[in-house]
Amino acid sequence: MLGPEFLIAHGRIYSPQASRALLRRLLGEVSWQSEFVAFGRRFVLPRLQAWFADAGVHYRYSENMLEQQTWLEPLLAIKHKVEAQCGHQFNSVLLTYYRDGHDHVSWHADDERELGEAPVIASLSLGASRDFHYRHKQTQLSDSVPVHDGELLLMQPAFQQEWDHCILPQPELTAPRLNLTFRQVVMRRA
Ligand SMILES: O=C(O)CCC(=O)C(=O)O
Repeated sequence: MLGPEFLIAHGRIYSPQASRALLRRLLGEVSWQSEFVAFGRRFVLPRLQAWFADAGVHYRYSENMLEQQTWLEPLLAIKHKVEAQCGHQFNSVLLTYYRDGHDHVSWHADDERELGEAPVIASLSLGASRDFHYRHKQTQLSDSVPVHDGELLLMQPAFQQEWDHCILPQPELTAPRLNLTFRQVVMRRA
């Protein structure tokens, strides 16, 4: 693995039974968004997303101003567990719902100004296993780690500064996956 010091695997934090129940509940209760408008054009994402945050916290993800939703009780419970596990506090979470292996997210870094100079991001996976790819911004060296159901991966600040990441399509997969990335937005807008 190329960037092990920046990616910390916390392993399984939910049992298969608990993560199955969470997945089912969140897929049912969350209001999902797949479209956004930027530069006067409408885009449809190859995945579904939802954004939950404390009041007053706004975040523009890849020029996509996400509609903010008020925390759901199961998400707050997950947030508290993740914070206790990794020792960092978060005020928001981006949910990404990969309906099957066709859904994906392209190469990017979560280095938006709203996350400050040194963003720590905690990433929880529920459902199908996918491969999390990362590529060094300068050298273009790349590698991947499998991200499994119920597991927590912590991305240290240098990871966003030095590496891009993505989830590539895996068309053979039919099962859904939900990813929750907990973030601390440090710049607030009115
Ligand atoms: O689904 C994943 O594990 C990664 C999601 C992602 O790239 C992001 O939230 O920025």
